[in-house]
Amino acid sequence: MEEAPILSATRGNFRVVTLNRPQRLNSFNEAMHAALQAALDEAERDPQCRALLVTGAGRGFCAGQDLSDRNVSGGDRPDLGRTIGTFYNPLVKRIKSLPFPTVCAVNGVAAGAGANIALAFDIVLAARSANFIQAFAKIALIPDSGGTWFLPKLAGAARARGLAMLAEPLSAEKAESWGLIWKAVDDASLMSEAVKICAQLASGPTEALVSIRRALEDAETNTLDEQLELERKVQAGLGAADDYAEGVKAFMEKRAANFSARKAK
Ligand code: T3D
Repeated sequence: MEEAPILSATRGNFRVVTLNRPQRLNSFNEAMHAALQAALDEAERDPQCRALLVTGAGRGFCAGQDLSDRNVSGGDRPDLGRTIGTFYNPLVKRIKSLPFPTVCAVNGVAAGAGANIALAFDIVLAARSANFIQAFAKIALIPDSGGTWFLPKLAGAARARGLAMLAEPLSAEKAESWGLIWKAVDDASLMSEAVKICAQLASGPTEALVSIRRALEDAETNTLDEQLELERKVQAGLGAADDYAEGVKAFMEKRAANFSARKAK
């Protein structure tokens, strides 16, 4: 029997989800997409879950689409518009809109959609030995799963063109120095660092953390005036919430804040 393509474990107040097709570098087939969505459903339904950590089993993080499902013969052609619309786009949008902070621990190569899905997380850590490959041009495609949006925004237009057109591996350290990811860390400490960050986020003020994600994204298209107004409105809402009262009280009492649990969906 084939192993479950996604492993999901509860760790206190957060979940660890592992892409688990290591023999194919955790590349996506439809079963893995469905299992990942189910794991996200479960995490969202659980009010105790206040952060998500995603990583890969084995030596790779994710090699994008499983190309053995695309190796068609004769005149047959796969409908990539359908698969992207059905699987990849909803996944990226979902990661970006999860109601709790997200961490990605890139344990090894992240290629194709695997690289861009990683970039959708709030905090991306990568093992120093990992690399990111916009492998698409090698098979005559463009970066998808948000690649053409993330790359120029994070790394600038010249680097985005180079990464996408040359499809060369980008080391974790360079990904950090180019601003694509939060940090490259020693391989041996990847998971402990990722767990530490995820635990910190899971004990944080969930609504404020998710509002930070949204506000920074809105800033991409807003004018300064619009963004100042957005900050005023969001701050008004957060200021009226229990977590702010608790944060201020904890500060005054010189103790750690005890932020409230996430509300069930
Ligand atoms: O199709 C749609 O729905 C549209 C959406 C597209 C999204 C996409 O992601 S398109 C891009 C697809 N991905 C790629 O093009 C990457 C393909 N993989 C590679 O280029 C290399 O495997 C890596 C650079 C990622 C790693 O190289 P290396 O030398 O470390 O490992 P390897 O030997 O190539 O791979 C190890 C095994 O995993 C190998 O199997 P084997 O020979 O041991 O039986 C290899 O075939 C398999 N594997 C790796 N990537 C994929 C894969 N099998 C199927 N699909 C893969 N994407």
